[in-house]
Amino acid sequence: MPSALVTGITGQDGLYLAELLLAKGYDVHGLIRGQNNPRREVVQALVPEVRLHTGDLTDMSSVVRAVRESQPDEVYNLGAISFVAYSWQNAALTTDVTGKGVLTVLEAVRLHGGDDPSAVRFYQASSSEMFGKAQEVPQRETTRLWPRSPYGVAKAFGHHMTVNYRESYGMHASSGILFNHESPRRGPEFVTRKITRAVARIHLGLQDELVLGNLDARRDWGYAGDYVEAMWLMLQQEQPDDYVIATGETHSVREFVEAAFAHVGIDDWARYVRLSEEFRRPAEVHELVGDATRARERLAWKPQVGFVELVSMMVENDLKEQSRR
Ligand code: NDP
Ligand code: GDR
Repeated sequence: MPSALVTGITGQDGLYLAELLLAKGYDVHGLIRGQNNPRREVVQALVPEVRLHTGDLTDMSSVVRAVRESQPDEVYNLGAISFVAYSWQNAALTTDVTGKGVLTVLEAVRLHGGDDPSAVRFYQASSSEMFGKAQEVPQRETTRLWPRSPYGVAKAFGHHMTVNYRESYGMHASSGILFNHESPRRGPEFVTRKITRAVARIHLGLQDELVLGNLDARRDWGYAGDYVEAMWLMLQQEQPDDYVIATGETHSVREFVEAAFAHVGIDDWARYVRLSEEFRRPAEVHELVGDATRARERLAWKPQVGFVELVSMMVENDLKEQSRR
């Protein structure tokens, strides 16, 4: 039975990836931080077979211990401070966790491999946020990085380190440059879930308005369940590499809002939406849209869930969740 260690197991992607790996017959281990992490219960309810190891990406010895205890064939580094807006307020912490944390896991994996540097396969959760002030449209694996947030800078460090460890030590280290992907498990601070939750609450009479920072921002939004499949596929290749994972389609925040309200039969959505400076960012990324040709050709990967289906799935989930309250 192959064994996999997943950091960021309590997050959106960690949960979907754990389900996928369990279905494929893996022995799945997860790194979980904190003395009393409230997300432990979520992991235990959804994927009770996962074995949890306490640790933190800023604590090298805990990561080394988790690797030793799980004896992994594959390590997926999904742990990060992942909220871009927060990264301006906590730039140093974001750098430690989202950036230097990657080096910590790479080192733990390299040391564990001993004489065989590719004994353990490694996946790094890189991000389209690294493209920032996008130098070409659409973005592909070779597009120059120009991050626009402390988060993006930290991810660029992790990405370069992954490439560097592959080239320096011959490690089987791959970097998935994933564009935004969403689901009913998305954290409520991200714009998509913030919208679908508010739309459900407005429909149920529990909330009056939805306050957003910017309706014109555009993103290439896919479904998280599709994207974790790509992570796994990358580690099944003979050769490690970098892969852009995206739908190739962009939509504005306005279009997302419109589709979410339409799902509950509200056409005059503008009367519920207010804009506030509070949710605007010091710097925005340019039009991000990914070219996933390499993934399509080499991994035979393509997204299954389209934009409207994704929005509907998230609103439906929030209607159920909010009705139970
Ligand atoms: P989430 O924010 O849902 O999950 C982040 C995970 O990181 C949580 O499990 C969190 O654990 C963990 N974590 C945070 N700090 C630490 C730390 N110091 N030590 C160990 N673990 C820590 O993110 P997603 O699931 O959406 O994303 C997964 C990865 O993919 C992230 O690295 C993200 O940056 C990246 N990514 C995501 C994209 C997306 O659109 N979703 C797109 C591109 C990249 P805790 O419960 O303790 O907070
Ligand atoms: P992003 O996702 O920054 O792309 O990072 P987020 O959903 O936070 O923002 C998307 C866009 O929406 C605009 N926006 C708002 N965003 C939030 N959160 N709240 C608002 O009220 C609001 N109003 C407008 C933002 O300005 C932005 O343009 C996500 C994360 O998952 C990262 O970890 C990941 O690397 C990238 O996607 C790819």
